[in-house]
Amino acid sequence: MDRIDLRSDTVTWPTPEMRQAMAEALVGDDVYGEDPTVNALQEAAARRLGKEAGLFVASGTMGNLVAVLAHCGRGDEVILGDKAHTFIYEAGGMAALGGVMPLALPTDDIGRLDPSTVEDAIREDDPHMPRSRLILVENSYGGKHGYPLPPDYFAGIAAIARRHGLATHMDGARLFNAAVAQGISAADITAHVDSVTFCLSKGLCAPVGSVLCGSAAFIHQARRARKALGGGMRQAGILAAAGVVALNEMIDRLAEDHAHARLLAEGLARLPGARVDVDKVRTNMVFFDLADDVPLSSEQVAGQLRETAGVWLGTNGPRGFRAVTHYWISAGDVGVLLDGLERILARAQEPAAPLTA
Ligand code: TLP
Repeated sequence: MDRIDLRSDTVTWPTPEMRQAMAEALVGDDVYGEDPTVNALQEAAARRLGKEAGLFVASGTMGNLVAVLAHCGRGDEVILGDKAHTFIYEAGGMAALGGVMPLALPTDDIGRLDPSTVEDAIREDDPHMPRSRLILVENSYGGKHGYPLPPDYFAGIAAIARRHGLATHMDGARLFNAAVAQGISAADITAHVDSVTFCLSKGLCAPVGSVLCGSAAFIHQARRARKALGGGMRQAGILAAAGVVALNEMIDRLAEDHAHARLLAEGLARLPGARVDVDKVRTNMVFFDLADDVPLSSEQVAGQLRETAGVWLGTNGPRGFRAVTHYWISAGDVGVLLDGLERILARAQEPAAPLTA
């Protein structure tokens, strides 16, 4: 890439192998189900996640919305975390386009819903009320350090859902980060949910796309919702070809990104001007804040870092940052970030020179 960019893993460029595969991809009309590369990607994804079928969609946002539309009808309610990406960052799509109500519940410091709060939130069958229909979970949990949540948590949530006749959907935008961080397979995590979306275009480096997986009947329904949203693409094999490379070659190496995130967090912990909870850094995200005595905002620090070190960071409120490691970030780049930040913070914290007459 042409810069050191840690704002997100969405900024990743495709690898040379992906560009090659895209150039050579066999294609067909995917709305007719005739694109061999899309079909290969969908089958490979479903197999990896232990589901019957998959559906290639344009983005994570589209995958989650298609899932909600396939699981729910108008006036139905979805239970999810109040920091969930689908709740905050997906343009209110479920309400705007599906007539579906989100019911956002608090999560703990690593993004877990409290099972008894979830169970209490499920509505009785009463015509006054919306019908509780879906519990939507996320893994890794982007709003809480990108923490990788374990299968037994999802087993507990799914058991509640089943008891009350609800379905479960996982926003697994970074599912493979969550799996690699825990040394388990993605299928171990997704075994407990009815449907799951994962993104090809984040840490896995593909330029475009996500895959929604679930039962064959669910995907049949989802295909209709995708079409209604304008997501029926034609010779999409050009895009799916990069996704096939992503699944074959880019999953195991995510451990490197996690090691780089850890390296960054440990370096930040040594800077007097930064505050970071190193123990929470388990995948490729590092959330950190400025110490109270730093007389600069996060925007100012990020701006100085861009100008003086050529490093791009995401800000998270007036005092906070998010740094996301990925394929195009090396250990050396982490060093450039730490050195640049140390210089900016040290300068900002220097005692002011005494005024001379
Ligand atoms: N997240 C982006 C931004 O939208 C915040 C990022 O930079 O992290 N689920 C999760 C957990 C996500 O983090 C994202 C993207 C999505 C879904 C949506 O994926 P896309 O961008 O493909 O629609």
